[in-house]
Amino acid sequence: MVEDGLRRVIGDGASVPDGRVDGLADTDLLELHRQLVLLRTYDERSLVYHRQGRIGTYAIFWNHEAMQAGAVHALEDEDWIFPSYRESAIGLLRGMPASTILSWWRGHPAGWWNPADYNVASICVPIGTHVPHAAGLAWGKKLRGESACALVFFGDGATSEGSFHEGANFAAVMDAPLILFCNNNQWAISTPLEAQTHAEALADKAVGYGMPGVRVDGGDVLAVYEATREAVERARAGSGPTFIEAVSYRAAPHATADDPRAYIDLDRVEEEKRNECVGRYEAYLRRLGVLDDATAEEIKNEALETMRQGITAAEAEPEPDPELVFDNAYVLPPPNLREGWDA
Ligand SMILES: Cc1ncc(C[n+]2csc(CCOP(=O)(O)OP(=O)(O)O)c2C)c(N)n1
Ligand SMILES: [Mg+2]
Repeated sequence: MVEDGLRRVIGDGASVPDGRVDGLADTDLLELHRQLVLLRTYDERSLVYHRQGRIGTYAIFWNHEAMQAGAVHALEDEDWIFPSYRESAIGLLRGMPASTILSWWRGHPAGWWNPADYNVASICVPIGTHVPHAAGLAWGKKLRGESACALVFFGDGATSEGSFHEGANFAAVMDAPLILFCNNNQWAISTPLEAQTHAEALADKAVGYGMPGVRVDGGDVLAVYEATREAVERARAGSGPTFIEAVSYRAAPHATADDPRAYIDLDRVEEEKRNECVGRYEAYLRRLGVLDDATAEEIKNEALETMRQGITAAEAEPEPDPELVFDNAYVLPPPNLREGWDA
């Protein structure tokens, strides 16, 4: 189901015509497809690896790929990305090996990357606590006179958190070059959007912070790209932050530990699956004549090979030292911890 009043570029192949985004050549369009397929393949393989006991609990992002690839495509490599667990594989789009992210989900230290190597912050599991971090980093870039900006991903549920408010307000007051990117998948685990907020739209919250709020179809990778590109331009021009609400619908369980049949509208899920974002974009490219069977096959195989190599490399990592769990947890470890350890 496609909600009304959302910004959209991709048509439906019937009554709604396809649009084009200025400045995107066919090679850019194909690159976007490659990124979508890489993310989709990462996600689908991860679910299998979880079922096989090869990674731990995993936050599925099936049908969130357009929001992730579209937003990141509008950034330069110097710009920082602050992911939540829902965007765990976003580093792939910055050249991070799949094995690193798979190691993260295996609870292995090989999954701890240095954020400065990719300008990708650590995956944030506490809801919304990374919004002030992103605001601070963006403000720092401005203070140093650098052109880079930051983009922070969070969910609809995060907009009810104090840290979202603090980060958004701070970024606006400081005119920080920040893009607040809300993946509104309409669920916070089993809490539906209507129990989350009485606001008509999450983007309306932006008014209270004195920043623009825009709503896009989160399943339309080109609409997401275009809206993010405009927000990045504003940020670089010194005009401050933008709030982007990308509207979608969670068509998969919250995570591998969740069974949404207890609460979700299953008909709506089926409808969303039929209109999922990777297939929508693929159909668009085929209508444009930019993608053919052979290229589609090659892109898919390349992604599958990346995943095969990734899981092999992650599983080849030596067993970690269990003491590492405590190494960076305490400046002064409690004496009883040490006693328990030695015993
Ligand atoms: C501060 C905090 N409170 C509660 C949780 C438990 N929790 C994990 S995911 C989640 C739902 C978040 O929903 P949303 O922000 O919409 O993001 P989505 O998972 O839909 O991408 C909650 C409440 C948490 N991780 N952190
Ligand atoms: Mg949500």
